[in-house]
Amino acid sequence: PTFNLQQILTQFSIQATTQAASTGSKWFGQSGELLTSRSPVDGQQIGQVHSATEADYNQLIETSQQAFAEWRLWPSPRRGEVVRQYGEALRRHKEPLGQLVSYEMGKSLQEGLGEVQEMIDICDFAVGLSRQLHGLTMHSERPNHRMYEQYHPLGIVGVISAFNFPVAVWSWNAALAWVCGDTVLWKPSEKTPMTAVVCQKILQEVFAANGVPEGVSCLIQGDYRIGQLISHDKRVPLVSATGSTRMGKKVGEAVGARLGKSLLELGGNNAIIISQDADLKVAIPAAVFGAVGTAGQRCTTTRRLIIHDSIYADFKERLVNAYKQLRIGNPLDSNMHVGPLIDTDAVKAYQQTIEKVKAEGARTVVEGGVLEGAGYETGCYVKPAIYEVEPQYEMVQHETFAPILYLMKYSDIREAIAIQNGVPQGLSSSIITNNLREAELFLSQAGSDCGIANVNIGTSGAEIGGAFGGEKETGGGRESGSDAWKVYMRRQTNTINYGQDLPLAQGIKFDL
Ligand code: UN1
Repeated sequence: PTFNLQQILTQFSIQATTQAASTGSKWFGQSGELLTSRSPVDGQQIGQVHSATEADYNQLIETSQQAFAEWRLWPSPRRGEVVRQYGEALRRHKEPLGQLVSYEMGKSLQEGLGEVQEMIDICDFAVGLSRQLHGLTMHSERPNHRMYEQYHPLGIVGVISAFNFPVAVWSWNAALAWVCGDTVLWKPSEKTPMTAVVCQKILQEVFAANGVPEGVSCLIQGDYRIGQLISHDKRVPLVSATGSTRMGKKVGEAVGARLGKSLLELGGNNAIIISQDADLKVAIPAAVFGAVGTAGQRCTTTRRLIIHDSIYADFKERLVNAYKQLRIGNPLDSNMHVGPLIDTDAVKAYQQTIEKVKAEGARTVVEGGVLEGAGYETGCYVKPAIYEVEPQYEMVQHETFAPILYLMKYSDIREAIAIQNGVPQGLSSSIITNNLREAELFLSQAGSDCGIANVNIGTSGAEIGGAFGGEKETGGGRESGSDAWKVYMRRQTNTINYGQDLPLAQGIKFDL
């Protein structure tokens, strides 16, 4: 189906100017300054939203607090049923929402649809989870005593999401938080406000049909100032933030200062080790998709390749040939592999990084540059670039959200692992090898220090079933699958005495 912006906006009854805040069916806030969403694809204006004022924010929080008092009493499987219906609604709207993600953010349509698929997948996961929010039982040291733990709903969960996954990352948080009995206050990136509006509109129908209290899903538009309000607010017991390490440190400090909980999912500097025992039919597409997918704007993007010196020259040649096949252009055109960067600021950061890394001594393998001419009028389309570098270069230690790939050589697997670990970030990592010993070493406690470590696949494209997140400057948070749900709840340990007397723990005697 062809892309028709007007038709999508009409379908979801999106006005040219949208209010700053929504508690579900109610939308309000039209005194704050206007944010304009402009597509990096062709520069067209998609729509405008008001930024929320502090008064709008407080109104949201109050409604959400009231909603929580009620929502937490719903049986969790009933909350799961609502999330199941949201997943169904997303299935029905996958195509237009995927197209809008692609158009507002600039990722390829395949990846836009893939992002909506992640939303659907996490809904399915959350439905099952809604019957499994289980704690442990333990045996008491005292006679006629029983001990167990329970997980109870936490309250309002603040979700600060980034432009690069404008809808999926919110869904990972929201779907889990809802079945856990929490309400969600979402501040999307000010670069992608319209896809957020559409998500809330789709949700609103499902919530209304199920009598979900107003305020279980709140949307608030604005820039970092809204993020500050959320981070400092005691009424928000958990803040889940995705974005740069710089942003995450600010959020983490503010939330930490009030001893709130934070879930941080920050920068990555992900590497693939290409062993002399790598299957190159796997290694080349893994490296290329990892480096140029989403135009290098995933937190899981492959930024570094650490290649065994015996295959280095051959691998480099194949990589250069693969890069020659890449088609850069309108991401809604299925013939294109790579779309634009999010905006011209991102283009500047890309250019500066290339300049700086060259000044540090990098050798060009595939030259970068900003594309001009027909189809590239927004100035946001750049060439995926490759440079040969030394691991310690400052730019190589740094995450630049753009398709810039660094090549490095190694001769010993331990050296490769040390290079892989030798950056401040710790999100994702991979090794491509058919050598069992290398693979196991890479996954061992002496191996990769990242939150995600893969064998014979790339660094990006994680499935929702695993816990997603990373170590070091990536922030330590885990979202999505496995037991990541636990952070959205408060744990309570219960000891029950069903006997006639009161024996004290630790054998303490206290006779009256
Ligand atoms: C992100 O870039 O913030 O693993 C999330 C991946 C996707 C999610 C990326 N499932 O690449």
